[in-house]
Amino acid sequence: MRGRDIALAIGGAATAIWIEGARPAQAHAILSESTPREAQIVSGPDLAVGLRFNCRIDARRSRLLLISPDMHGTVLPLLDADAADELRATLTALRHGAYRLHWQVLSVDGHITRGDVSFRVGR
Ligand SMILES: [Cu+2]
Repeated sequence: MRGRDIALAIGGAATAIWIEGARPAQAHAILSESTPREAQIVSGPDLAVGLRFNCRIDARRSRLLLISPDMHGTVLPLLDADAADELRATLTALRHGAYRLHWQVLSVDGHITRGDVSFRVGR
């Protein structure tokens, strides 16, 4: 359990950093499509992630967090996106199990929104 406790603590710290700086949000940047899709079963170990929104976003002030099957949270480095309305990242060394992508996005009108995409890495 000790290793898991540490993982949870790190995940908690990442979540705390995440929430800090957030302001009350209205639904401004809304996720319009994602790879993977919600509840999709994908094959690992590597996966290209793409989240597209309904409006332009400030990618430098947006964050993407991966929560692994053991509840460890990792802030993902973002790739340069092809468009101003998307976030992209590459996941590597995925194991089998249930994952969650947590996104927090600053839209160009200054409003922060957030949400989740759950997916599973299967055989
Ligand atoms: Cu807004």
